[in-house]
Amino acid sequence: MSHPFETLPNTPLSDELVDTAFSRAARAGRAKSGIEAQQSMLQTAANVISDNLENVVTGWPDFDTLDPFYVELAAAIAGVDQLRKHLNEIGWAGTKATDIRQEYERRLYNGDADAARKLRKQAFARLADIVEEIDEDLEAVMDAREQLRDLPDIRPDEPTIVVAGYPNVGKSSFVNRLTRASNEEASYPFTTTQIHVGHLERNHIRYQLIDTPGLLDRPPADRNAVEAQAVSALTHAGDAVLVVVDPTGECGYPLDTQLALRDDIVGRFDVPVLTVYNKLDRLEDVVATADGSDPDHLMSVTEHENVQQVLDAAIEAVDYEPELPLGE
Ligand SMILES: Nc1nc2c(ncn2[C@@H]2O[C@H](COP(=O)(O)OP(=O)(O)OP(=O)(O)O)[C@@H](O)[C@H]2O)c(=O)[nH]1
Ligand SMILES: [Mg+2]
Repeated sequence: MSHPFETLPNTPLSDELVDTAFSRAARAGRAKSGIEAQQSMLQTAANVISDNLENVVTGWPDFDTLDPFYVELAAAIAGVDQLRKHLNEIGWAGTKATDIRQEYERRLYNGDADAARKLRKQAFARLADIVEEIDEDLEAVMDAREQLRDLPDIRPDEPTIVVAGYPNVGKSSFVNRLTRASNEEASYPFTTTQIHVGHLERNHIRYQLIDTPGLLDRPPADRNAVEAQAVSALTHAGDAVLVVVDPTGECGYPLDTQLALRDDIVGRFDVPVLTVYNKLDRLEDVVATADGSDPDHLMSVTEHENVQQVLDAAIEAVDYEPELPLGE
């Protein structure tokens, strides 16, 4: 299994495509002579162009049926409407190449070999024009493909716990402790830091833990448009959120700042959000600072205190019901 953008087809640039089409056409023409040679060149060039362009278009998943998590990620990178528009233009050019082939195929037989050669050249010029016209569309689709192909392998259909919180609070320590055996690192193209995706199994169900540095580790006002869109995508993937808080403030952020982030996350996600105070081993400081606020859980990742219980609570919050096969 992989994400739907991993197998996006190679997208040629317009110059490459025209070069390929015409050089294959030249080869095809050499095998024949007279009008037939011209006919063969025309067919080859037009088919190379229309086949390639059609492949580009059909290789993209249908945004109307795609999981919203992926739709939003595509939106973060390229804009779904723009992508659709580019793909439409490319599809149009493919059809147009076929039209040109059909038009000139008929006309080529109406004269001598010399006239056929002139017509074929005219057809080539029109084919080249058509492909040049979608130069920017091909480039945009190629860029989007490059970025989407390397997305971390997050599976929105798997039960997912999103781990959020300010830098240095212990998010990675937590995820690494629980998923050490199968931890993967991958980067979103639009974050400067690496996203960690870990997996663990409980009662034969695979859970996904996502550590979100660069996204859910700062106030919403500090996120640029693309990051905000990515956070929005994460809201579709997450089934529960753990907000890790360092009540000692040793992470460099005061408690109320961290709790403000938590409040934003509560408002943004439609799933249970658990507030977990980490660094319980520094409890005296906690008591001194954490007046009035009450976390759902306390833990110390480094001292192995309460970590499993926090995981249990998160799994309970996810409340995942595996789909049982119907019938017997
Ligand atoms: N005393 C104490 N230190 C901890 C605990 N958990 C994590 N730390 C330390 O806190 C520091 C930050 O931990 P990380 O897991 O890297 O924090 P993070 O939230 O992933 O930070 P970023 O990746 O920068 O966002 C490290 O030095 C950890 O060893 C804990 O329970 N007690
Ligand atoms: Mg980290």
